[in-house]
Amino acid sequence: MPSRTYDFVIAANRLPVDRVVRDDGTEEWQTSPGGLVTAMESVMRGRSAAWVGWAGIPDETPEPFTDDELLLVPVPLSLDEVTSYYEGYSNDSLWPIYHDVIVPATFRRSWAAAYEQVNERFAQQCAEVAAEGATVWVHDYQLQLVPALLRELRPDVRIGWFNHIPFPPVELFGQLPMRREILTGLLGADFLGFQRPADAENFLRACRRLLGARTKGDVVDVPHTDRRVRAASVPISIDAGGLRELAMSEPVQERAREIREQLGNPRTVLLGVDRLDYTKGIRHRLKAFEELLRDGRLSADDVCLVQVASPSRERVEAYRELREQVERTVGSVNGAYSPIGHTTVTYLHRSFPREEMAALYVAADVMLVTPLRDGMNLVAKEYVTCHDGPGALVLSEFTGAAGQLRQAFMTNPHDIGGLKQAIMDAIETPEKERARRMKALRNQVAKNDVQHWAETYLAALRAAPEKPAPTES
Ligand code: ADQ
Repeated sequence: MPSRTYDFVIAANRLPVDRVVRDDGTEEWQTSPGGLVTAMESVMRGRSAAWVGWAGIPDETPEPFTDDELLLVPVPLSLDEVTSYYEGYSNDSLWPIYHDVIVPATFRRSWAAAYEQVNERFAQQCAEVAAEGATVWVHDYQLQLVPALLRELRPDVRIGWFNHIPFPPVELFGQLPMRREILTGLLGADFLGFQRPADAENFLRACRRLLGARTKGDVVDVPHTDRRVRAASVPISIDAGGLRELAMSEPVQERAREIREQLGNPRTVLLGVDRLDYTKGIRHRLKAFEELLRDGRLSADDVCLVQVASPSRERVEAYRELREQVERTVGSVNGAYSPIGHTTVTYLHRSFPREEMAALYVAADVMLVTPLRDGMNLVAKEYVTCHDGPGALVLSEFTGAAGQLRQAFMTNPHDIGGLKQAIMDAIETPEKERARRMKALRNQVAKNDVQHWAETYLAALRAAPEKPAPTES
């Protein structure tokens, strides 16, 4: 691998590819479809770019390889590190703290040590590939120590970090035994991007309270240095143009009609699409739906719910428990209400291709997005982009998306009575009004797509610690 030659380097926990074994036993790398890859395509064009991340296979280190001009640099993780750095520290210590402690966080010193070690490895790989004066864009909560570690190795590079999940209030963040190391790690960057303005404010407050740092507006003076770091919100989005084109295509439209038929042509199709995660409010949604059936406000003769729940973090205990609870509730709702020949709740615990997801969005009259806490929530943006006509989005106030999708039916999912009412409003609001709201939502996402997000972020990174000139953002 040629060292120090890439002007644009991305570091993320996972590489944007998965290894698949073909029927004949040979192997190939397949690009995993995701917003980040699409966003990066637009900003990487014409630059020599490298992506540093784990290849998803423990105890193996594939050699760096090139995929469509992008250099992919696998970072090795042992099986033990997958358990301690990834499932442990990232997903059982940080994830609960950053999501309002919906489930209690677990702290283990051995997990924290593994987190430090793996972050060190990522920083070294970035330092190895980045050209003189390159831009390095670090992603997410798994890599919060990388900015400072990398700055130490390579003071010449420009470093940005983006947080895909919320940044918690200092009262919760302060519980972390490694709280000071994390803040100091992040302050190694030139620019820190967050989903919501409130996340950036939480970070600035944590710097004042826990490091005694001075802040002015959205800029932190890094203690004991002359460096200044800007922290601001740059909300992520989706590839609206690409997804809209797919949703409007004849095969997807046809598939959407077929899905409605297979569901028994009910008057109203409700849809939920989530990773099976306790932050997503799936239990609250099912409870509200069940009560609406029980109260007789909805009838299983003319309404059904499709819940897509992609498998997630199945080795973490809280996720195993959630799966059991959700599956039990789905079973009991179906036992009580499903008419012969159809199920009231269609539960799909697996992943689907993009075409099938788009068809589901087209088919659904009401989209239920009810997280208890969510950095952004791309599903809400995908639905309003795909669905034409009088659909409706029920959206939790506790998502980053709620700051932008103002025409949704807003709800506090903890308030089951309020959630039931929001679902009823979404179903009963006259068609014309629903169509008007959906159009406004769709336009909002079309104007603020993922390409716009990446460009805005990189303009802020170039200008940091100053704000970018208005034409640049
Ligand atoms: P996630 O928590 O994974 O992302 P989200 O933003 O909703 O949440 O994105 C999920 C993506 O997976 C969507 O693109 C969706 O279409 C897709 N998906 C879900 N279930 C699927 C299935 N069964 N089959 C195929 N695709 C499926 C984190 C943060 C979010 C933040 C994003 C991006 O938690 O708050 O919005 O990163 O920053």
